[in-house]
Amino acid sequence: MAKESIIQSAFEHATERYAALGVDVNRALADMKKISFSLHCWQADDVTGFENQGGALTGGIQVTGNYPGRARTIDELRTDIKQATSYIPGSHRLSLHEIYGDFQGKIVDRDEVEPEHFQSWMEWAKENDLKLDFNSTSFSHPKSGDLTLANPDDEIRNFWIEHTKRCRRISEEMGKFQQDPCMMNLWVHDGSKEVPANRLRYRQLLEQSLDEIFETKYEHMKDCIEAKLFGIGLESYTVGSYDFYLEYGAKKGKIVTLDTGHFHLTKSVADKVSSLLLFTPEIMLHVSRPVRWDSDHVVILNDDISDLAREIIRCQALDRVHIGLDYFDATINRVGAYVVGCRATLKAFLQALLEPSALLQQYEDEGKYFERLALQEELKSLPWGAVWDMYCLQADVPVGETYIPCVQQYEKEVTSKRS
Ligand code: RNT
Ligand code: ZN
Repeated sequence: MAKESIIQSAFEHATERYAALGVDVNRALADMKKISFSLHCWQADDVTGFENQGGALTGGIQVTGNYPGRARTIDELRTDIKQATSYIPGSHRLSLHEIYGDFQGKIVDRDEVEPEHFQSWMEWAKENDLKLDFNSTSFSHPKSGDLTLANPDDEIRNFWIEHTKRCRRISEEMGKFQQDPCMMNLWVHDGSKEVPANRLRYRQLLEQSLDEIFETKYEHMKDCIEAKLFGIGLESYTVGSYDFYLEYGAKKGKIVTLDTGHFHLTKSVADKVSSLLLFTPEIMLHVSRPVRWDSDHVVILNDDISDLAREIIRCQALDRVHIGLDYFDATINRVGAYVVGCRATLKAFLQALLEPSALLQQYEDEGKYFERLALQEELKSLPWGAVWDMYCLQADVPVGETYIPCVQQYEKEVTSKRS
């Protein structure tokens, strides 16, 4: 590791450079401490869960790779999450899917799940200073098929309505227990491989299902609805498209989840933030990285994530935007994948917080567009890395690449021993 004195002097130099542009580095560091991610539990075990071990992943999503060391039990998953968070600065949350319940070896169908199945999670989270978020699970189940909440078959549709209602109740209990609202994300894969005979019919059904699901008002949980472009095997039609959920959310006051992999690749997800902030209560993010398609690659510090973070900071919306992660890569060390993605996302926010917004705004107001462009370019090479190092040092997590051997060590001692 670079010596503390080197980190310190680089930080002092950076502080001066930023101060010359009117940026208070220490304020940016203080703001960084307010950023909390909701880590997705499903990166640790390739979206398998603890319900029916070994069951196939369905619902149009896919994990590639078979790197050794997948978490196979609740204990393994908890240990991995703890390990990952020890390399990520700040205090964060954990997002659970319903299939990750503590079912104690019993078969608990999706329409039977109860808050008690998450009691041990709530206690564990409390002990480990993590808050929980939640997700209903419509995929990887015999009744999943191509249609769940939009299924014309009442029996199947009601099964999923019951499931989702129960998930809201579980979220409410989690929120109450942790004295902090639990964000519940609702994503269903409903769609069709070929163009359906009638698109409206399924959307009407989905709207009806949602209305029924949301009938009960809760105080300790918040509903988020996640749209998608398409799923594998469901390419021609997605019932819960962005149009559908955006309008549902705007009309009924629900939070829209923006998954960065769920749009055409040239669409700017960052551009959506300011519009959503005007017309919906809050925003939930699923930070992911699409490569050619919704491939859920590990997040890296690229323009997409930088733009997104910048928009949130420029809108001063940190208190209205919930930052969840959603990627799954089984080709590399899974704990390492958490750390890479979270640290990359944090770096994007730090860069955004170090932006000389007043000066950029001034140039714009004065019509000085060359100056605005030039400054935006120069910002890219300012010494933000020195501030990042200081942030890690203050947060007592490994600085720079020094977390790599730590992850290797954990692999050697723990994950590589899982067969
Ligand atoms: C799928 C959605 C959804 C899932 C998780 C597992 O495309 O992004 O959020 O990734 O629920
Ligand atoms: Zn998602």
